[in-house]
Amino acid sequence: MLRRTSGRGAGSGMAVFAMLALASTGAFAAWDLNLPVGVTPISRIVYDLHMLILWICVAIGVVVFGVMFISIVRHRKAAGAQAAQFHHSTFAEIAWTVIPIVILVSMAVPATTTLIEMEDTTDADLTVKVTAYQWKWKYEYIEDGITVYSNLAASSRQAIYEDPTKVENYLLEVDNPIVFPVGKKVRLLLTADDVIHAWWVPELGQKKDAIPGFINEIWTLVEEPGVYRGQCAELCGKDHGFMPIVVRAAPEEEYRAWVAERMTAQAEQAALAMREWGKTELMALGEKVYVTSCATCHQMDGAGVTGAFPSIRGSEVATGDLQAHLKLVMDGRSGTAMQSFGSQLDDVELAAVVTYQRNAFGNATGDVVQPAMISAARNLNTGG
Ligand code: HEC
Ligand SMILES: [Cu+2]
Repeated sequence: MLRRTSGRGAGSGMAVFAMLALASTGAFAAWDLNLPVGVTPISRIVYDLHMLILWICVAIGVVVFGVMFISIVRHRKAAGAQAAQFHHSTFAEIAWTVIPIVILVSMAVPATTTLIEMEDTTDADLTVKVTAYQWKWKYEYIEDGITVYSNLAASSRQAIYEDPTKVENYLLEVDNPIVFPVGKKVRLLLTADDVIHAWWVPELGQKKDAIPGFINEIWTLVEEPGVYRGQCAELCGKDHGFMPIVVRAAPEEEYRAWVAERMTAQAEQAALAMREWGKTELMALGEKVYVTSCATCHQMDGAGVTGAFPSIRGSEVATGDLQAHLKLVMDGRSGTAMQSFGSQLDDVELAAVVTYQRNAFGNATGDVVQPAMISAARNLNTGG
């Protein structure tokens, strides 16, 4: 409350002073300017480093401007000041060389220590490979063999067209949050499948680019259970703001339970891909997949966006040869925004979304695509 009143009511000088004073308390709200202290060792040392440098800069500012203003006032012409007439001062030259060196070194030492600490991904308890796609995240828990896709939550997606103020955590909510065990060192391997993205969770003190063809490493160790939200922090491309990150830090036991649950779900998913599917259930699932993975470009009503994204309604591909339609969705079309969904969606989802596109928006092909057809197409592609 104090923060709120001092920030709003007082004069600008007071506000700046209040901000500086509060910066060191660690308290922060959405409108605050300072970094969050965070919940990981890295976030804390980054915060401390930031505060140290800030105060050094403040001290330099006070001294420099202090000397300047005192000189201006004391030695003003109106008071009869005479300029000194010396040419060379060994003392001044040594002072203005040595003092900056001391200041720079005193900043470089803690900065380097922090960087080295951040780069040290050794002795991790678990490794998670993070792959960014337009516009979602894939997390692969290497040791446990589980895969989680995090998409923007339906509530936020819906609110884009309605009232964003009505949903909690607008654009900061996903369908499947990832879980990290509290107190364990997690190594993250970051890469991307299409364009450059950036994985950023402020309270974990980590932001790193995810670049196609490269693997960047970071590590994190969350010390307090809780839910931490972040976003793709990449600027270029209009939809990075629609691929949030939600990390739930849970005690070891809860984490193990989550892993077991995901494993069961994955096994069930595999079983589902084996059986014959009815058209109604494919259409129902297909609509969900379409809304989550395709509608940002092809639009909810399948009409596309003229000049950018083709209409699915009456599309030659979606009403033409089935194998060609499947191939396009699985492989994408290189050089366009139509990416390959073969590695992003499983057999059932692919079968469902293609069935949906062939029978929705007035496309009445009557075709039903079975998951088995997808796995056959996959085997064909790999020649296996
Ligand atoms: C990031 C934007 C984007 C997303 C997401 C996207 N598409 Fe596309 N899609 C395109 C673009 C662009 C084309 C046109 C490609 C070209 O120039 O041939 C296209 C073309 C298509 C076509 C061919 C249409 C025609 O008549 O030429 C189909 C079918 C299709 N997409 C299906 C899908 C499915 C299924 C999904 C979701 C699983 C999806 N798309 C998601 C951008 C997107
Ligand atoms: Cu992104």
